[in-house]
Amino acid sequence: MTDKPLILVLGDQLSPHLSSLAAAPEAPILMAELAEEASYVRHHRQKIALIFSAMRHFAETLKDQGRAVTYLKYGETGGVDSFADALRLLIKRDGITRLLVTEPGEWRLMQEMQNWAESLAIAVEIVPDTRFLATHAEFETWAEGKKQLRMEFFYREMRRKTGLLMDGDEPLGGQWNYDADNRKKLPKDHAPPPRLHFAPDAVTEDVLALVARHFGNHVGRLDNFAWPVTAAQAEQQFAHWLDFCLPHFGDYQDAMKTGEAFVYHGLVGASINIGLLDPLKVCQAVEARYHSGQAPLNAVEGFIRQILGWREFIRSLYWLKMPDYADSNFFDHDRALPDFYYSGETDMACMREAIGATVTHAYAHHIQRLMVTGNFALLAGIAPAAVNRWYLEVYADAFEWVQLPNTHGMALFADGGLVGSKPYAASGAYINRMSDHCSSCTYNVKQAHGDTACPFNYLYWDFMIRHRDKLGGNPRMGMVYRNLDKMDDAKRDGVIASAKEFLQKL
Ligand code: DLZ
Repeated sequence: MTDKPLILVLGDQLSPHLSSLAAAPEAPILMAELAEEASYVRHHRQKIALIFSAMRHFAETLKDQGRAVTYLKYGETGGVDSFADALRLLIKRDGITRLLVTEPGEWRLMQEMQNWAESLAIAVEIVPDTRFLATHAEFETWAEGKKQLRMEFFYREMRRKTGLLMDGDEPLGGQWNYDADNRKKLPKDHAPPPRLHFAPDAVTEDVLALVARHFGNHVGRLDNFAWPVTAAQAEQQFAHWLDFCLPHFGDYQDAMKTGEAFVYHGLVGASINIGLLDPLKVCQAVEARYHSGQAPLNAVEGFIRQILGWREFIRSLYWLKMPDYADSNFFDHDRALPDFYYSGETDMACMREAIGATVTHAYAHHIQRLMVTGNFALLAGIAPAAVNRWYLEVYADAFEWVQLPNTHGMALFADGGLVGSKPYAASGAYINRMSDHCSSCTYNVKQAHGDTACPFNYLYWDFMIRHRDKLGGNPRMGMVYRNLDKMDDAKRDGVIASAKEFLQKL
């Protein structure tokens, strides 16, 4: 039988040096906009538009390079809703005998792919995704025998491996991690610089109309779509950030400000995760700004830690621990997700701001995700599966490999401490320290309980009381429980009563 190969390129594999494309430079390519991928969760409408538009642009780039691409637009080929449907069509049309695909980012799709050889009766070769800097085998070797897996130590391995921010065998500047220098609040009149926006071109306009037509029941505004949809645009946005934002990124990495959705953040997560930017090149460009004296070490290290440390660690952990990982529920939380996670309609100013940005931009920065919406879900006892689904839906950069460990592990501590050594639980005082939200909030951040008290305050203590059996023995929680023991009975009773009333209304 003649060998008839086909390369399947997924919507988050839009990279010219993708391993599958490099493995068979002459092979034809299939790309498809699919109902199943767009709807297995109700992705934010901007996320669907971003992926479809970036896919269409990438297909044109491949064609310009002389590659044969079959591109199936959404809804234009009857009976094609899934990757398997699309493949069946090409197998029948072109007599395909062999499929080449770079490993997917999600467990559910890997399971499907592993069945294709049998269900589609063709040879299926799944090749490693070399856009990541750590291989699965490297991580498994590193993790073997360790009681706890901590990002910090893995990050140091990755620094050594890549040579990024190294001075021989030592970390540049003498310290591995400058997290303590990443926690300034934004000064009152300080306005971060405006960001580059990309007005939709004709391709994006078509996609926006399509998304508006077909995904009316998904969350998100479309009228302000401004994401980069090509590698060139993503590089332009990144270069602008290097010039205008990187120098302040370190200081204000954890800061929140009303009306400032992006502060000094890179906005590169979505571009890197769908393949428009290369993570190593991005880190190298940031490091170069330190060596040329254009950016301080706390900014440069803070950024590189997110990409080289967190991103790689989280992805490796996902593949090491799936599928059981998603089923853990350390606190047995089972409350439904409140409707305001989709509307932003709540009197809590910080939640309104974080959810508002999410609906408007398919984006919120990491402190909003971790310490506002994630923290609230943890304290209120929302079921992890519902919270995980929400994060996977609403963020343009969210694919399960990155979303799940960040939400389930880091924000919700639902894995019982695989990702973090203690829950990222915080009262209103933290939000007040890092933002200007509390001064314009209906609730009083200084009040511990009662109708006008900040809900984060009583929910925080109620959470600690409810879960003492699970958290009391954690050495990193010692101070919290010592403070709880010093609390007088009236305050303790007030906290419990306010939490009960609030949660009942939720
Ligand atoms: C997220 C997404 C969406 C919304 N749509 C498509 C699509 O129509 N076609 C496609 O190839 N990929 C899409 N994706 C990305 C995939 O869901 C992604 O490749 C897997 O979740 C693995 O990370």
